[in-house]
Amino acid sequence: MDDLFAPVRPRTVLAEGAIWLPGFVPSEAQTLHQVIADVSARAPFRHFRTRMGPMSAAMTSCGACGWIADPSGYRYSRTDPQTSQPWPAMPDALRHLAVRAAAEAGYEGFDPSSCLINRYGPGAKMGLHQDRDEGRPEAPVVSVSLGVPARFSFGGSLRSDPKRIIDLLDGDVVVWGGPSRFAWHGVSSIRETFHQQTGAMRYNLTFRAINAALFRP
Ligand code: MD6
Ligand code: FE
Repeated sequence: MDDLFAPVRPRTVLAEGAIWLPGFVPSEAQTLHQVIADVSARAPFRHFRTRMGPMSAAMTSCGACGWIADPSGYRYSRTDPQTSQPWPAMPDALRHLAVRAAAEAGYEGFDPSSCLINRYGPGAKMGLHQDRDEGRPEAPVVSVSLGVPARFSFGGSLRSDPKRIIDLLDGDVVVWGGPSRFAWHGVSSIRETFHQQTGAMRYNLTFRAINAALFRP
């Protein structure tokens, strides 16, 4: 994120419990790109197939469990179904970033068990959804955007609630929890643009605390 834009992109409360921290990740955070490369070398990006067809965003995870989808539904699993191995451990650089962002947003003591990494190429999108497979409604979700911009829609707890639309740029963080924990949200089709570090790609990291009783093998 270029400092030039910092003055016109102040931190913004999107709704009670949800805060947008533009440019929270320092742009020199090359380490994050390296971390994504390291994780995806061991747990490759893949397009999960759901009942609705293959997802346009490619995904991987790190941490004690990872988010997986198949035609029978969505869940968190201790192992990567593609490699039958445990997911790579969550690198400290990622954990610290998430804990720092959560604290900045007023959520002290965040202890993420998983980081879901989404990769979007041109045209990829994510339909409106709620994050509700975690079983820890008191814990926030911390979301970090890297690479090319994305148009993000953020609504309320009802699918039909009015949406707020924001552009998430490289280094932006959104933290949401409390009354916003089950807000509906989605990502519009990514435009074909170029970013110095990611080319045409956008990466989104979402950190979640997950109730271990819900892990599947
Ligand atoms: C994305 N993010 O930004 C997708 N979920 O690519 C999410 O679905 C998301 O940003 C929960 C909390 C924050 C998020
Ligand atoms: Fe989500």
